[in-house]
Amino acid sequence: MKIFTYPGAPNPRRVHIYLAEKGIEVPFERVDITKRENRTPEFIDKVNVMGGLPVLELDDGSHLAESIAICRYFEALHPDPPLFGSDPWDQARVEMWLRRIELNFMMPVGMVWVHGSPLTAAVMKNQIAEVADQNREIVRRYFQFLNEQLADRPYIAGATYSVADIVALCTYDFAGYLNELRPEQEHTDLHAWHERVSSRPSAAA
Ligand SMILES: N[C@@H](CCC(=O)N[C@@H](CS)C(=O)NCC(=O)O)C(=O)O
Repeated sequence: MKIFTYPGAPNPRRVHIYLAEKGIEVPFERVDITKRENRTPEFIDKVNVMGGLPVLELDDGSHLAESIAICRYFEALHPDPPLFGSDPWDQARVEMWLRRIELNFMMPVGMVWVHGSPLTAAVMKNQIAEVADQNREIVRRYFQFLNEQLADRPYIAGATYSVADIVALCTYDFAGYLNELRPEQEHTDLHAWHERVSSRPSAAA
């Protein structure tokens, strides 16, 4: 078993943090997305038809892509400590927040990255500045929303740290370090949450 990854990229980082939280060790193999190693015909054909990272490879040669699908696979094998919720209600709430963070936070940050970054300009030939601007505004509003949400609970989905925090943390850091999108200073509950989840040893994974 091994995981194809590009450390530091937000979607692979989810799996790195998740496995660190669980104390599961899986060998990683670096695939350089800046050299488009994940876009070779062989990678697309044999590893992941979508081309993205991370991808889990089992010893029988089968592959599983999508960061959350990979985490769910390990969750089924190693249920403790639960990171997808511990009872039906918690599980559903984690799912609800996972979808919200993915669609309403990660997606607009990704649009800023694709349409607004000089680092992606070589690959994304038709960048549209207005799309980047609109999505910057969506992200700014989402910081405000998250700050309000985190006023009465320590973690994204409730009282317990979950995979929703992992996805939100990876998105938050991606927004900041590659897209210059950061919450306002007055978003104190969001800053406190970021401090809380970043101080966990797994965040360095
Ligand atoms: N929804 C996928 C997204 C995978 C993805 O887009 N990964 C990025 C790294 S963060 C990537 O491989 N980008 C380079 C490319 O698509 O060529 C997941 O959650 O794993």
